[in-house]
Amino acid sequence: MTALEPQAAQSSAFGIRGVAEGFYGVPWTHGDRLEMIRFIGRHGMNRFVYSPKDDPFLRRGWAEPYAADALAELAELVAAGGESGVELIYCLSPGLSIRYSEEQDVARVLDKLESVAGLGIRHFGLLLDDVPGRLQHDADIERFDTLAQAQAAVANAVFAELVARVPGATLVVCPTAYWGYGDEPYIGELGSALDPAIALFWTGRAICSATLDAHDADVFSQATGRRPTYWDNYPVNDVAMGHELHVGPYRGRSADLAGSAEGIIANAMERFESSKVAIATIADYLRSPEDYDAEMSWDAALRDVAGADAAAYRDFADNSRSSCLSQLDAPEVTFALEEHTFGLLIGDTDRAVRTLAPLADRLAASAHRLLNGHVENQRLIDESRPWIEAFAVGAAAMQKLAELTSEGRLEEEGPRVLRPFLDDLRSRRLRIFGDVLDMTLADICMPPIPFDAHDERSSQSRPLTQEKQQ
Ligand code: LOG
Repeated sequence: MTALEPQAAQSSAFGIRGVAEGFYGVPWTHGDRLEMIRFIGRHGMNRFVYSPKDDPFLRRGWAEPYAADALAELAELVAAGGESGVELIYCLSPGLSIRYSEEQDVARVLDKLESVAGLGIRHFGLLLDDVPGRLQHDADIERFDTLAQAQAAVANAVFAELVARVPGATLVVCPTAYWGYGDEPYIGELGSALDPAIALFWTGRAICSATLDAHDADVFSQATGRRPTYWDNYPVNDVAMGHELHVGPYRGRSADLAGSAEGIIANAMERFESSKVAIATIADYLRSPEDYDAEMSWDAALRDVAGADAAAYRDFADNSRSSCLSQLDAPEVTFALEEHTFGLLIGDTDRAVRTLAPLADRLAASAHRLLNGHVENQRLIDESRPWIEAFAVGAAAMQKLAELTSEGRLEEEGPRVLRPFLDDLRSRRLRIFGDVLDMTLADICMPPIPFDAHDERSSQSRPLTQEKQQ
């Protein structure tokens, strides 16, 4: 940016800018949390949501009191937040067993929240996501007509007591149906019944939303009486997303969203160091959405997290962009392989390898550096290792592909030489290079055959020449 261009300050920041430890999987360590709070504080974020799904004291054991050492650790998080401009949102997930109609259970929620309020925590959450979408206790069914009524009654009661006991307390509720168009009957009913001062989490159109925009946020506000506080499921890669490593930049969030939302909390990956890459870009967007440039922000994030190995790690991460947010999964490799296919089809071998050969060599060297070198952020590499190893196999496959092509041996030897690479990549079941490398190798190793010939298809790959004659 030059001095003549508008300053970032003109761009409106989101009020709430944070990260959630809200994934399924092994919770981060206390040391990780301290470090993440400092990291996001350095990047201008102001909230850390404490809500690891598999923490025994938050969900299944939501009513269990903390031992003194656990409270001492939470107090350290509060202190670290104080030094970093980051406030904790402590979230309890009682929805699996709570009796909404039972005052005693409301009191247990309050006791738990009060035990951490004593440490200086002021922001609280009741997370009711991922629980059955119906009332289960007989007494609740008798007392309430709907799940929304029951949840609102508990949240309102908790909030009323909380503000009386804890000065300045805030409460956010994560609804049970936390994604969609934003005006479904359940969320509308919950919004109407909830105290207007209670915030609502919302993930947007989908659990992992490709886009978030002001229009959808306004629909939500209209239906619920409050602007959404987005719980954005990126970069989290738990449950069904475990084959993807989300190290690409934040995308698809509109530049004018800040006016229609309270803020955004980004749910992180269990893989702690790797999460920082996306989080740094999310922090940039949240501070200045109108100026956000995903690729520039990403380059800076990679330098910050990977240090001296940023260029090599970028080569890897450029091929690990696949997520619900990504438009192009592996842009550089896609371009090179498209050129390769085109060059072959028009009979221009030079064109087929001109981009691919140097790129494949560079990616192979980067993979080697990351896997065998002395890297600055060893933990980042260790966390990414399965994907980097697959990346190395893919880079080697592309080197072979370029070599066979330039030597005119692709038709004859391609299927035999490249098939092991394809099988190896597929057997790893990790998302890398998007679809493009798999499709390119499959075209060579197991060319499509006419539908009526399927019965005769052998498990052996057939040479390209034979396919062409058909
Ligand atoms: C959970 C979240 C999980 C995420 C991605 C919300 C509000 N809750 O489907 O803890 O990490 O999806 O799998 C969720 O998103 N439920």
